[in-house]
Amino acid sequence: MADSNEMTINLVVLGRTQTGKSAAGNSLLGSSDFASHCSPRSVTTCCSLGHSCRISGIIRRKGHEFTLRVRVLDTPSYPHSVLSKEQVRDTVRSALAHHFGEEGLHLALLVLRADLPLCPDECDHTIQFIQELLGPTWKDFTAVLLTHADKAEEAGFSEEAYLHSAPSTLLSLLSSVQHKYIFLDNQRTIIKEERAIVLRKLLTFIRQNNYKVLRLKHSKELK
Ligand SMILES: Nc1nc2c(ncn2[C@@H]2O[C@H](COP(=O)(O)OP(=O)(O)O)[C@@H](O)[C@H]2O)c(=O)[nH]1
Ligand SMILES: [Mg+2]
Repeated sequence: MADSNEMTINLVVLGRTQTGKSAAGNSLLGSSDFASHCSPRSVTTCCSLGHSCRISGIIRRKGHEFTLRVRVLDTPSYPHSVLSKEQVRDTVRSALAHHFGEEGLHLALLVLRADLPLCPDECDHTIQFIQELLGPTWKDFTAVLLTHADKAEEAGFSEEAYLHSAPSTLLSLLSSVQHKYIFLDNQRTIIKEERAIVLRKLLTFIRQNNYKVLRLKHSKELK
């Protein structure tokens, strides 16, 4: 917390290529800082940090209005069309230590597409990657962002119907992160009210975690 009436939350987006990580980062920041577009190759090849401006009307603590600042680290995908797993992991790890080493990470957002099924192999690889990156307490610090919620809705799925039809792979992942998930339509979150709803949900997860943060160290400090 920078001063008594301001709170900063530190987030990182992780996941496969073309899931909407960069778009989700932009949605949360209310900006277009991160390059996000359709491409046959992974668009993002290095980490970059984006900052929101001061946001009011989202959070009150101890009877006082707080302004919120959001920081999002956009990351290259894993799997990546060019980079190896080790390259992505080392790049993300050192960016986390560099940007959030002091203040700590509030939440890693695992970005999955709501309009595509989550298959067991893909899920296992992703969880292993997050575990290697965040360590044994990864479940406390991970929430799932289900992007392309607009497509699921177009196909006739309400959130409830979607979860009812979801494969056990997704359901057990959601259960392992204590049901910290948010459906996200990146095209709609440009609307201020939609973005406020998403930010309030993230703050609820952070509060449920007692505002704990994960402090990540540079690889050489781990040795
Ligand atoms: N319809 C829809 N398209 C999305 C959504 N999120 C991302 N996209 C599109 O998906 C493509 C890939 O997004 P991008 O953010 O570059 O994915 P990344 O590789 O995971 O960073 C872009 O064309 C986005 O406009 C969403 O919620 N709904
Ligand atoms: Mg990207």
